[in-house]
Amino acid sequence: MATSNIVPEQEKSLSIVEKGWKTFHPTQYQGFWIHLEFFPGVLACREHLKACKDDIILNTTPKSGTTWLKALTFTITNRARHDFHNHPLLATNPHALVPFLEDLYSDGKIPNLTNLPSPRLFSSHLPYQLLPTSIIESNCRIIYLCRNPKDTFVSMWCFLNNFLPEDEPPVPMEEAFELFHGGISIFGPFWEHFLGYWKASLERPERVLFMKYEELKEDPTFHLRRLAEFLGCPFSIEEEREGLVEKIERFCSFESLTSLEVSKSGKTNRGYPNKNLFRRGIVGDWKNHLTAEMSEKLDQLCQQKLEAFGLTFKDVGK
Ligand code: PAP
Repeated sequence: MATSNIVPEQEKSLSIVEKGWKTFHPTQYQGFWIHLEFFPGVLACREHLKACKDDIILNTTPKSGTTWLKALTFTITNRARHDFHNHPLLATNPHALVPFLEDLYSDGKIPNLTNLPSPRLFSSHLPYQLLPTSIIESNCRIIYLCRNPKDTFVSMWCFLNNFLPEDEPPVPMEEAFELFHGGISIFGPFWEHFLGYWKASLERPERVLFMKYEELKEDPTFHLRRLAEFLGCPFSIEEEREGLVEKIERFCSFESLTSLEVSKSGKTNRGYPNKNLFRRGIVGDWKNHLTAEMSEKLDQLCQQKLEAFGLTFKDVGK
């Protein structure tokens, strides 16, 4: 595990705990749980990224719809450059088109990002509280996609089990649930992650857009228009007339992305199959997995941690 470029002061705040999830090795850093493998990249991007005002940063907790948000934002911002017949998404996974900052700086390397076309599109699973200061200071646009914690948990549990050796049984869901509920998940506690972006979106709504997976699912075209407006490139009357919003919605839909050959056979730059990024893509799948007690426990936690700040999730729970 590459931790060699952690400087001593940073090392002090790093406590390594091997717990429960089996394929996620969490280390605590400034109140958040970070996958040990990502750690050098997290530190390096915090230290070296020089964000610009025109940058667009897509943020999520893992399994909240990152792949979908990347596809949508890339397609919206590049719509003058690419038509649907010859589009990069047809042959490239959205993660390769909108790279994670943690990956660009992985193992502490410092990439040259100065020649990328503007607006540069980056993504990150980092909490707002740990974003590189240059992102905040540059006042660039930040888009956060949030997902109800029950579906996020189930999606994460299924995803992480993909990485177990074939002969190893899945992590017992109850164990994983207790960790998630206790805040130990990738870039958790999830409620602190949500709140960092939620509060920022209330303070700086013109630069921080807060979206919810469930709402995007329910009314995609409304939220695509909202996204385009936020990005400073609203759909024109001609684009509306030719049905471009609906076309982008269909082009980036779960059904469309999963039908592509690249989604069936390709691999991400982290080395795992692209197909692991697509499972069911629905709201409420938690009902097929969580017990009533687990559901109740998460409801209570959300009530306690989030509702006081006005952050609620539409009836995904009852
Ligand atoms: P990541 O954190 O590894 O990047 P991310 O893309 O955030 O994963 O989340 C994956 C979830 O988004 C999966 O949810 P599920 O496990 O509940 O099914 C995946 O199916 C879903 N997803 C991927 N693409 C889309 C899409 N185009 N529309 C809706 N949901 C999608």
